[in-house]
Amino acid sequence: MKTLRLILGDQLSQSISSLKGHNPDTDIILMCEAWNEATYVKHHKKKIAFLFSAMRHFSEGLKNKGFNVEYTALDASDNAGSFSVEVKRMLSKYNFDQIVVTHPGEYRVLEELQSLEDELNIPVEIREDDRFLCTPSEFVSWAKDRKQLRMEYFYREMRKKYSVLMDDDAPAGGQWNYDAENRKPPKEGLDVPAPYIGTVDDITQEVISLVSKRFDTHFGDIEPFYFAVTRADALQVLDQFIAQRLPHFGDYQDAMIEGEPWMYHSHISFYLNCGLLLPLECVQAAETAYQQGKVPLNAVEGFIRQIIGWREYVRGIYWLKMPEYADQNFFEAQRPLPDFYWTANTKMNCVRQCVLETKKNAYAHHIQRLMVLGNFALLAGIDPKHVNEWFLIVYADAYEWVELPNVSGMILFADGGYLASKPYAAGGSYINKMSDYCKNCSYKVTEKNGPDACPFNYLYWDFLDRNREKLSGNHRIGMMYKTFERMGEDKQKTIRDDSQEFFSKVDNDILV
Ligand code: FAD
Ligand code: DLZ
Ligand code: SF4
Repeated sequence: MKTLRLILGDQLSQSISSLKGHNPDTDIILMCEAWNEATYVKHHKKKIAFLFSAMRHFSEGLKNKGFNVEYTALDASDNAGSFSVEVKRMLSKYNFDQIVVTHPGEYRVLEELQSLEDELNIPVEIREDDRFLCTPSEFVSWAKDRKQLRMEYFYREMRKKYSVLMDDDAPAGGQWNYDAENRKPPKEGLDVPAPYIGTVDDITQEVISLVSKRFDTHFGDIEPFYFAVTRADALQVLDQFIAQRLPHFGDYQDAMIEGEPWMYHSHISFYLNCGLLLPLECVQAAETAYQQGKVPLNAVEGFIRQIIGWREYVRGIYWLKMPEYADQNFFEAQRPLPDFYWTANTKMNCVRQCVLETKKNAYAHHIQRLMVLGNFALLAGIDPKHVNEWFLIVYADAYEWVELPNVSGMILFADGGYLASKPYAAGGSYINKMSDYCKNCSYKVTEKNGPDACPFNYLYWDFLDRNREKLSGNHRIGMMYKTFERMGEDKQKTIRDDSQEFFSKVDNDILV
């Protein structure tokens, strides 16, 4: 059977299911830099350069192994611009009996691929993406009959299934979760290790020039460019993380320090999500370091939970709930995204730092995304569509299957509590406790109201007040309404007035 095997930009694993049974004498592998994919949202320049360079290196690797690869570069004169039209072009060039592709990461692309069979009158086999550790149908079985899903219970099943950090049937150390020992505020003078700095070879340099020219209106800095773009280099990033950062991963998982964008995080999401690294190998590398006594249990458990827990859980929810999930808007939030999410032009130092780092690195760590950028979007009632688009654009690890549940489910509570049990709303004191941003801010985190007060402080209460009907019955946040009542009417009015004034400035593009 002469087979056209399509490999998408986030399927850069030689073990990918679409290559199983490959016959080098008859089959052709199609990879394509598609204008459509790079512009259906205006991805960060660094994200596009990273993926194009990783794709080009991956295709070279396949060619060196004797695979017959048709690689369509962005500027190729016959580039048809989208997956489906590129496939059609290949069919007009060669005769194929079938098309094989691994299940894509986005619902939008799945629909496009599914329509090919009828349109082109050729069998299209969409194979399971077995790089993930839980299939969508296994997740459906787990979720069945549960009114609310909770990551913690899913995670325990995954630990057992893959026998990770287990002493026979019991969790290593006697507990499933060591978060109580994690999440320390940043200490003065922490000596955070330098991040991985990849070298820019000719392929990457060419891609940097291409992207700078063709995507010059897109957000973000393309240089300096330090990402790994091959599997060998991504493995080095993983090794460096395990040796240098993992021991403190748990302790400082939620800490933010001005000028330290990378902290003790792993920076492997880019590589995991495009296939240069595989989740189980990262988990096993961390577990081995623990078994060798090189890292403490609280750190290794916290890290492993992110990968076999959160990562698989959000993907399960995505495929369970799409396409409706993308339209959820529990709070009926309608405010457009403020311009400072692009320009960083705000007096709120925490937001400014996180946007600046995002622009420079196409990366921000979890707590910056959740408790600064996400928290503000939640409190300010920003339309989930706008917030989702921003998060999909700006991070080099962003694909809809992982971005959407994190944004609509985790930060905006737009699904009404399906993914998370309560909104992650917080005032300035949380940011002050977990970061040093407030000491360089024009606002005063200790002031609750008035022109100098930290906006997060009054916006937090205003958010609860505005959404009383929807939240007062929530057992994890409902008790905050008692505190609000105790403030008395004058104080409550001041909170509403300060918030209104703040929003009127935001809506009129006045510096806040
Ligand atoms: P680490 O902190 O070192 O964690 C290790 C790994 O665990 C990550 O590489 C990632 O693969 C996984 N992980 C951790 N948290 C999550 C999570 N909540 N969901 C899924 N995987 C997780 N992650 C993405 O990969 N792509 C996204 O588009 C994305 N968007 C996000 C948007 C918001 C609003 C929030 C709150 C989180 C988002 N995350 C996303 C999750 C998380 O922030 C990133 O995975 C993490 O910051 C990547 O950096 P790291 O590799 O240094 O992660
Ligand atoms: C994100 C992305 C970008 C920017 N460009 C391409 C591309 O040119 N070619 C390609 O095959 N894939 C690209 N991708 C990744 C796809 O959008 C991704 O495969 C889908 O989002 C499905 O997960
Ligand atoms: Fe952010 Fe408020 Fe602290 Fe300023 S004072 S950095 S706005 S939390």
